[in-house]
Amino acid sequence: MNAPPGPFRPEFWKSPLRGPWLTAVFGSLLLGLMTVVALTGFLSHAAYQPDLGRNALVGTDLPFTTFFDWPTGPSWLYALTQGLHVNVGLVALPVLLAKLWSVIPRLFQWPPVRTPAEGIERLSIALLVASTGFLFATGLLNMQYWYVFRFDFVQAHYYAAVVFVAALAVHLVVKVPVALRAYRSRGVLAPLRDGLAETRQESDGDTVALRPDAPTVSRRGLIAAVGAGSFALLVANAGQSVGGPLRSVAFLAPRRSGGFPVNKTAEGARITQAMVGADYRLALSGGAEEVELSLEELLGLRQATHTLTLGCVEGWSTRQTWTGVPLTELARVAGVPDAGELLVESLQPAGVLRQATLAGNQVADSRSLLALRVGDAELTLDHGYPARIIVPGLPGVHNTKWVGSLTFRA
Ligand SMILES: Nc1nc2c(c(=O)[nH]1)N[C@H]1C(S)=C(S)[C@@H](COP(=O)(O)O)O[C@H]1N2
Ligand SMILES: [Mo]
Repeated sequence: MNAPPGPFRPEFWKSPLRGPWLTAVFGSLLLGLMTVVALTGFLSHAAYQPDLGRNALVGTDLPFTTFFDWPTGPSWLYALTQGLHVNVGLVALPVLLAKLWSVIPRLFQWPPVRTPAEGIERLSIALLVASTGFLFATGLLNMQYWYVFRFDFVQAHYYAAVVFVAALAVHLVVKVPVALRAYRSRGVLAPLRDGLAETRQESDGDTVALRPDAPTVSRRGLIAAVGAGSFALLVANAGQSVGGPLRSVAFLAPRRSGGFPVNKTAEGARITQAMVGADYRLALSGGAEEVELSLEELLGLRQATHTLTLGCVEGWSTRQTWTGVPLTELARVAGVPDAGELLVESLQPAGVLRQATLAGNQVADSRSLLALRVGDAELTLDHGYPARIIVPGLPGVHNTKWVGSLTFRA
């Protein structure tokens, strides 16, 4: 059967740069970057502690869930792992596109499948390309707080990551030997010495053009352009992760301004003045009897001040000086001094983020606070007035705002 016209015909593809060495270079770079992205992604999943209480947004039976309690130090731990996840993911994007470009004739191969073994390999490629595209698309939308999709982001992103890792494993088994052969025959870096005048087609390989055009850019020129794209994306975002002067140039980052972004506003969470006014009471339970504390009574308890980083899953972070009641103190007042677990519930009437469960080590850390003040003022309503959780090293999402009740469990 004849191939359909256009991209299905091999002579359609004319770039003399395509070949196993170029693909190996982009593939190797991508493998390094995606390893960081995948590991930090699964670490983020672990940091949510899905095996605790109702933190489980996805099943607890999958990798990286029940192995360990997320540590509370250093306080920028999650800001670091998640900053890496998001920023290295951005850096990988141009490399991913370049890698796909380098193998695009293969995606149009005709006939699509020739042998059963090839069928399995191409199925794994289809899963790999689809899951990668899905992960990047949902990740980018999440960073921009643009929830156009109807499914739950955390679940979908997580399951796509599991598919990605499985498909990548098959792909590596098949393609690492091809890449090694390309490096052995052409050298790992030697082709980078060629300027435009010396740029020739690679001698063999199934992405090499049948009827190549003359090159318009050298391989090192192409790789440099991809690197420049990655660098631009990094500069456009990293400021919201690391703060400082870089923040002002992070033109693609939705959380670049002010230094202390508001994730969800009080209005968005449907918190009313009445809920946080003079009638506000914090309910402490888990002990012999429930204790209720007004804001004044909370201010009368032992206060501590700590400078701690809050890192959000979207990749931004902020470092603030918080003052409030240590969670250990509240556990004592509640009558559960050695609490093994703490359920935190917000006054917020609805939404998955209205509650979180903290592990025993997170309650026991002396720097973990029910914060009442930040900087030298009381919390603003949008930042969780009258009281919010701040636990060092924990994902921002567990730092519940507008706290209404704390349930300590032995
Ligand atoms: N009740 C409640 N607490 C919440 C949230 C929320 O939506 N509702 N968002 C969380 C998330 S995802 C983050 S990153 C932090 C952000 O805190 P900030 O808005 O004070 O910067 O608050 C957390 N606490
Ligand atoms: Mo967040």
